[in-house]
Amino acid sequence: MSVNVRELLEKKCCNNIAACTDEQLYYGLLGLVKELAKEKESSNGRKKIYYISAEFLIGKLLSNNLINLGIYDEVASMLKQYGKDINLIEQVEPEPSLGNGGLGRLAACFLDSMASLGLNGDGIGLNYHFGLFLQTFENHMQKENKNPWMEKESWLTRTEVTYPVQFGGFTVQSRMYDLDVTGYDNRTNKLHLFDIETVDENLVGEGINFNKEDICKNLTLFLYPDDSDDAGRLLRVYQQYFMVSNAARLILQECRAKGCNLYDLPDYAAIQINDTHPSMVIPELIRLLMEQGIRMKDAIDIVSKTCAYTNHTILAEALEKWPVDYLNKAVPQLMPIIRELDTIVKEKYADKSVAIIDENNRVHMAHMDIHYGYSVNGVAYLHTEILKKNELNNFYKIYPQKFNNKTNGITFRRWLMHCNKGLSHYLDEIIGAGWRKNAEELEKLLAYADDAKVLQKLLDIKQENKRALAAYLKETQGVEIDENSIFDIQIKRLHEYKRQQMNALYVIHKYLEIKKGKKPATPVTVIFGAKAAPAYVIAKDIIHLILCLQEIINKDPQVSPYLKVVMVENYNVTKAEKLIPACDISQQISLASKEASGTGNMKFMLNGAVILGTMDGANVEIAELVGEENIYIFGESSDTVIEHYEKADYVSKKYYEEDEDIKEAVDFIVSDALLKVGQKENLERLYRELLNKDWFMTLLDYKDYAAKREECYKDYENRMVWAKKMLVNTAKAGFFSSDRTIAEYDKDIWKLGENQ
Ligand code: 26Q
Repeated sequence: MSVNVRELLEKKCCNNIAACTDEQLYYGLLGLVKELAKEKESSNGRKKIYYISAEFLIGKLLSNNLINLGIYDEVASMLKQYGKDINLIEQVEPEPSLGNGGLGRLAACFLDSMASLGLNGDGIGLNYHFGLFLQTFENHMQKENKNPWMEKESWLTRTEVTYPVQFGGFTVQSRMYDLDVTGYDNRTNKLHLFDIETVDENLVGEGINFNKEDICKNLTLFLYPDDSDDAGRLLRVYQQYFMVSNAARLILQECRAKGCNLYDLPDYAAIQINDTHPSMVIPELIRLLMEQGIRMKDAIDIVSKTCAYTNHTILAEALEKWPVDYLNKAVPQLMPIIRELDTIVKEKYADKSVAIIDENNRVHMAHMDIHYGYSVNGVAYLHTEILKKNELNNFYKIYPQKFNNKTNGITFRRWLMHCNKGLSHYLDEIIGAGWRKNAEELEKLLAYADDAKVLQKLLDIKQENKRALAAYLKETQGVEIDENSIFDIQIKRLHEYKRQQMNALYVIHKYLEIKKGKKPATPVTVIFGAKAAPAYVIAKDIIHLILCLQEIINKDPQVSPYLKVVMVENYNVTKAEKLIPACDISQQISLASKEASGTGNMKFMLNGAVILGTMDGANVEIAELVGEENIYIFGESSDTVIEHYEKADYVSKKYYEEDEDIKEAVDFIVSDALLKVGQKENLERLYRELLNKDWFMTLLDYKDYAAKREECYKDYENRMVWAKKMLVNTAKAGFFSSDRTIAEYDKDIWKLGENQ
């Protein structure tokens, strides 16, 4: 290490490290990191990739940056000499609240990998003051609160870049704030976050309520503001346009500064559109190019060679379709362009399903991306196949060459080196440190698959992580769990297709069995973590059910020594970092065909958890890699599920009526025991939903799920056999490094190296 971190830190905070508070040290380290990161900034390379995303779920940055700058161990041990604990210093840092789930975390992993691979690539998004929301539990219900995270002194750096952004009838002034994205032993890139100068945090009243119509003050307050009314939906359009208009101007400005004449824009910029939230960048860029005197036809051609689209979902309700009226009101300057883009499509293709503006006067954002982007990618093999064969088949027939798969990945810096230091150091010991740069080297671990000493050590490391999690949950939530129990974990956004309700039904079943005297060999701790969208009624009912179960089960002295339920409050990246390394069984139980990829599954696998899951998303590729002894697969296939939807022949009540266990578990939702702690309205609504609709086919897979889960618990008893499964999971995780994913994006889509 060439820098003397002690001297630098002393200069930054105070001359006496031992006398500093953890706060002072945190801010000192922040300054130090910013300075070191700056030295690694480079703007070389003609072409740059701009990754535009509504979310960047970046997590805390201190440790991550120290690791990537290669000084984590040195700083930690230096601090230790002064009696300081880097883990406590890290606690001072607030977690940025700039994302919601997988899509946002993926964007963060991608930025890390771009910088780590030395690619010239920046992220562009919005600077939400109160983020998604901070979840608390009150009366066994989710309550949403604002989540302030910005501090006076922070990772954000205010820049002098500002643009006037025009909306229908008024203009707002933007300002760009920058975050450093340090690469692992490599360059520093940037995450550019745009804000409005006139934002007013005082607009927010009780909970997350605010005046949705006061755009000049509210535009960057929240990520995904409640869109259950017109004002909320319009606000999203304003946000999206604000994001892309700033992005488009920044991109054109940077390209021009490098000598681009705008006709050769595709040689200077690739723009990745992360789901449809940034789709308006297409008409906005066309508009800006036309302002520069470029003819529309040429502008369309230039933009079509610059923009690429990633699809993250096949759920129809998540595919954005904005009413023309909204766009006319919020961004009237885009409508003539969108109309022209639509006309060109309609002239070429009679097929109504590929139109941009449909018969109900709604603009299909994904359709615009596919027609006017040069690449369309799904995020796991199965997902891309379903897009090609089903959801986007009519587009695939027109543009087969545009479709490609990029199976998601995760950064091993955060999801192993940072969150699981015990395992990381042990890996260094037995297979060398090469895996830190080249994830595929984890396969070297396979040579130890039958080595009892290694297997025992893996169990010991897991045990230590479980102990740490138990202590953390005790401290943060006051719950006590048995560190010797099986940690069975489902953490992800709450959505019916992810089927937390199916997990809850099993918990009910287990509870009733234990009540009847059938005790598990090893106690089980079932852990959930999930936020539900504020307006998603059934999702909130499912949280209510889980919280009620937690109350009943944990307080039942007959049952709680054998079964506990914990719903982690305000699940976020920081908590994921503690939960994942401590997990034994990872629940990845979405209805087959519905989870585009999943990335939590990869994080668990890497950290030696075994998956209990369906053949969905990236689980399919994980199963292929680890083999059937090292993953627990259950449930109907995606083909069968798709067929059920096509024939509309799934009737949940049939499963309820024909199976005693299912009936007993579902009935328990509205039993006296539950109604005593829970709310009748919520529980009955959920009960009726499962019985009369169950759109995501919980009851279809329930029996198979329960049986597999039992098998899992049984196998867990043989610790050595189980440890081998853990080992194989870690060893085979190399493929899921986001470095591999990003290298593929570059090779197939961005081609940064080709014409530098
Ligand atoms: C759309 C319309 C209206 C309102 C909101 C939205 C909306 C908001 C957020 C649609 C989608 C999202 C987020 C999606 C997401 O996180 N998708 C996940 O992306 C991961 C990364 O590719 C995948 O691993 C997950 O499978 C996928 O669910």
